[in-house]
Formats: sequence, structure tokens, C-alpha cells
Amino acid sequence: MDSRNGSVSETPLDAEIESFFDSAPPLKDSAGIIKKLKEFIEYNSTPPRKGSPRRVVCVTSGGTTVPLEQRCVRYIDNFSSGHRGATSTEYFIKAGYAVIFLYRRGTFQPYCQSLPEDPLLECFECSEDSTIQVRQPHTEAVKRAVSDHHAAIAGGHLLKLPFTTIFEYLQILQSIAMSMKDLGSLAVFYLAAAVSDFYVPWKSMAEHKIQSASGPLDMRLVQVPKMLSALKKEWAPMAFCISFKLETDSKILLEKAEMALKKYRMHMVVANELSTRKEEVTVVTGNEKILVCRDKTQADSDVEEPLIELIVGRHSAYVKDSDL
Ligand code: PAZ
Repeated sequence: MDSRNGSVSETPLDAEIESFFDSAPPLKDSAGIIKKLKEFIEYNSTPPRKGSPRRVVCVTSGGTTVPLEQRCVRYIDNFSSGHRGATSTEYFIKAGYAVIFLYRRGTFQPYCQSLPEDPLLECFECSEDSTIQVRQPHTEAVKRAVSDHHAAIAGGHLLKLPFTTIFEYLQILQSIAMSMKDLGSLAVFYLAAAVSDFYVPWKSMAEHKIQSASGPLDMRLVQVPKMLSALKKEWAPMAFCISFKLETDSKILLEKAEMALKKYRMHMVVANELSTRKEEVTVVTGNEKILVCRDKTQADSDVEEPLIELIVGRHSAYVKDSDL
């Protein structure tokens, strides 16, 4: 029995994964999250008259934290601005997908990327009669952000779920995947979040702030179980899965991406290097390595546009094959 979801899992989870979930602090408002997911998926999989159900993609974005204390003062963080996830979300919605955006609190948000860093204080001003106005030169960017964002939310095509810690991230990802299971091949996972490889198990974590007076810190981190296996084998076995591989050493990047493709039976692994990640990525599949680049002749182009176009094409072929 999976106590958090109230559902019975057909095959027992691998012991390591089970122990991770059993010992994780309970997710706040788990029932509320599951309810939102159920409604979102039901809404998008009910075809409008003569139409077909919408495909649903879970886009993960931003880095997970590893708390060092239960009443957390200090934590280890994983690099990711959330730019990739937020931009990709916009292109998926444009391509007709419904998006579950699982994002790290405080990272980039869809439709907000042309806004300045502190939009509330920089974009608005209060006039003498106390009305709030948009300041130039931000009018167009604010209009676009507000109308596109509201259209996606009001149209029921964007569901945003925030996380901070590795515990929250994996618990919500599991709930999303289990909720998407019945979508079969119409479900996509686009796993761009930077997920911690090591963590401090909740039960062996100090409750209070670690004291520096006790001398050097000696702390044991254990490996985060590889949830991609569970996602593919148990949570949503028919989903089209794309994971990401980030390296700083270009010599090992493609080899590591190929290993991940085989080990976790992903459909695609997007390999990227930290310093060039906004310029190009290599998509590794079972028999290809496809270089995807930003159009450098256009100042405001990005690599996500051709990347999502490629993925949508491959996913369409996968859906067609699964229907045969
Ligand atoms: O979020 P961002 O746009 O700054 O960077 C994107 C990225 C590098 C985090 C992503 O493309 C990625 O590779 N994610 C997986 C990282 C990993 O190997 O864990």
C-alpha cells in the first residue's frame, strides 16, 4: 500500500526507493496536489467534440536542495536557473500539449522571461490617484506575460507545482507519474530539473542547527535512489521519457548520456555542457546523436524551440506506433 497516494502498488518498489519514501518527511498538502492532478488530467484527456485528447507533458525545472538539518538552516543546492524548463513549457503549450510544470520555488517561470529581475518594483508605478500603471519600456513585456500566462492557466493547459527539497521533488514526481499512468503513450516526461545525487536521510539528520563549536563537520550523504527506473518500470511505463545529462567535461558527456539512455530505458537523453547549454544540446537516442543548435542569426532565438519541435515529432511517431 502506498500510504501517501492511498493506492495499492501492483509491484513492490525496489527496497531502496521504498525506504527513501518511507523515511521522507510527509509532503504538505499531498491530498490537495493529487486532487489538482486528477482534475487537470481528466480535463485535458476529455476530448472536445470531434477532437482528440490533449497530450500531457510533465516538465521538471530548477534544482533540488538537500537539507542538512530537519529545522533547515543550511542545505546543499543543485545548479539550475529554470530557464530551460520555463522556455520549454511555453513551446510545449504552443504545440498543443497540457503541461504539468514541476518547478523549484524562485526559479524562472513560463512567460516571464522578458521581464526584469524584480518585475513588481521595476515594471509598475503608482500614480497620484493611486492607480497602478505599467512603466515604459516594460508595457509590451508585461502585457504578453500576463495575457499568455492567464490564457494557459484559464484554458486549463498549465498546472504549476512548486518544490524546494529533494524529498518534495520526488514525492510530487511520483504522484504526477502515477496520475499520468492511464494516459499511456500520450504522457511525456521532460526531466530538465537538476536532481541531487546524494542526500542526508531524514532519520539520521540533525534536528537543530548544526553547531560550529563542535569542530569540523563530518557528515555522511547517501545516494539518492535512481527514480528513473521506477518511473519507467512502475509509475508510468508507457510514457515517452526524456531525461537530461549535464556535464562540465565535454569528453565524458556523450558517453554518460548513452549510459543513462540504456540504463533507464529513456527514449531520449538531452546532453548539454554547462557553458554552452543555451547555444546547443545533443539529443541521444537508440541509434542517433542529433546536434540541436540555437539559430545564431537571430538575436532572440533559443535552443528550446528546435529541441521541442524535434521532441514533438518523435513523440507523435511513438504515439502512432503504440496505436498499431
Ligand atoms: O535551468 P537552466 O536553464 O539554467 O539549465 C538547464 C540544465 C542544465 C539544468 C538542464 O538542461 C539539465 O541538464 N538538467 C539535468 C542536470 C543533471 O544532469 O542533473
